[in-house]
Amino acid sequence: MDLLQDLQWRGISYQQTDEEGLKETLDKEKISLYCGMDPTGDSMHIGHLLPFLTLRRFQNHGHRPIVLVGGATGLIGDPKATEERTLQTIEMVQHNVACLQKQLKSIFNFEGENGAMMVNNYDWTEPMSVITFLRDYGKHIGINYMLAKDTIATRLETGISFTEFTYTILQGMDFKHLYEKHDCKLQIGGSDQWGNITTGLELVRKMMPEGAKAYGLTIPLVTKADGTKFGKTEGGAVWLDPERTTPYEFYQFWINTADADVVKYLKFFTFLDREVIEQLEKAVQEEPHLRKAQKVLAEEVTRLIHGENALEQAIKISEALFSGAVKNLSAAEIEQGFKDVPSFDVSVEEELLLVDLLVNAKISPSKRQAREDISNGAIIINGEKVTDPAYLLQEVDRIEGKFTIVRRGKKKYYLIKY
Ligand code: 383
Repeated sequence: MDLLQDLQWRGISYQQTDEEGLKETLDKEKISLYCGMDPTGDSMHIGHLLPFLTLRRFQNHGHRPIVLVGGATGLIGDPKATEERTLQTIEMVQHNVACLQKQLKSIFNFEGENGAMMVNNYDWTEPMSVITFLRDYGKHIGINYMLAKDTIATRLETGISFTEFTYTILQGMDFKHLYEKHDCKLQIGGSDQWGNITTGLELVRKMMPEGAKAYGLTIPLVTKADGTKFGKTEGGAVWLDPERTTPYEFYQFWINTADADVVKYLKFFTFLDREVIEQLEKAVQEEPHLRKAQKVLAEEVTRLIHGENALEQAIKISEALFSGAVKNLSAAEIEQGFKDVPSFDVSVEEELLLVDLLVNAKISPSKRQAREDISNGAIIINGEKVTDPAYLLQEVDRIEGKFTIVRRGKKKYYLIKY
């Protein structure tokens, strides 16, 4: 199976500007291609992942990826369907560029003949004069052509500034620049990027020597079978930054994928080949309760983004929380796994009667209930039942001197911090 067939099979190719032409080109040569992202925040989330993983698929097939972070376009703002964006300061944008470049670097291979290249459109956009912009670029792009673009058309009712209106030309300039300087023949992006990609093709066609040929390919929006939005949890977006979404939470997000979505996500987000994915598809049909496909999905994506060690930790935390055997977790693992659990601070100097702790930390509603909970065997300290109502917490109960994990009943966890 060649690359384009593989993309078809995975359901990754949504629209192409010239399917035949791109196929012929890829059959005869290795190309450079790019995908861009604006520095609107300091971390990617999993909604950004698919286009960049697709770029990586091209690299795996010998093509050279150009990864663009929009230090210039980020100062302008790609028009959103709903409203005008608030301008970000240059300092903010530059900070975000650095953060995103760091994350993107971990997805690509920068060594060898088709090593990835990282570029920032600020480098060629900032020095351009307004005269050059208007004379050399603006002349090639008609207003009617721009008004017909989805992103602009949808904003005509509510209003759009000239700033955001010009955005598509800036992105178009990037494609023309990369075509000219790095022989970049293809731009890929989410389906929302179609209008911007085709503006670039227009500039390549009109400004480059005759016969110049470039292509565009878009990728579908990731959807969920139940109709809810992909990539959102109760806690908000699923970030690639481990400080925002811990590797454990990240792993849990993928593990919780519905049976109806898991095969699609294996195709989108892993580099596993067809045979392996088809076997997992069979496992979903024949023994869904084992959740084999979800486990493989969570392992593959977590390893890719956070590395082998973080993956092992995430699995260890998940197993400990599932079985209740939390005793062997390290303080760092507890911090990850119990991030969203109610916590209570106490000082080490205090004599800590378990009954008092249960009441003060609001684990049990009253002293009487706390005693009852303990004698009933409902209180588990660091994974072990404590049944003595007079129990005094001691040093051994403090994991690495920092935490005690209290469980009441089957599932309710609390974290005591010292
Ligand atoms: C800027 C300059 C270029 C090429 C691309 C850009 C960014 C582009 C954009 N992309 C989105 C973003 O940055 O706004 N104008 O958040 C998202 N992308 C990718 C993908 C996606 C798009 O980063 O569909 C989702 O992640 O294309 O919304 O020369």
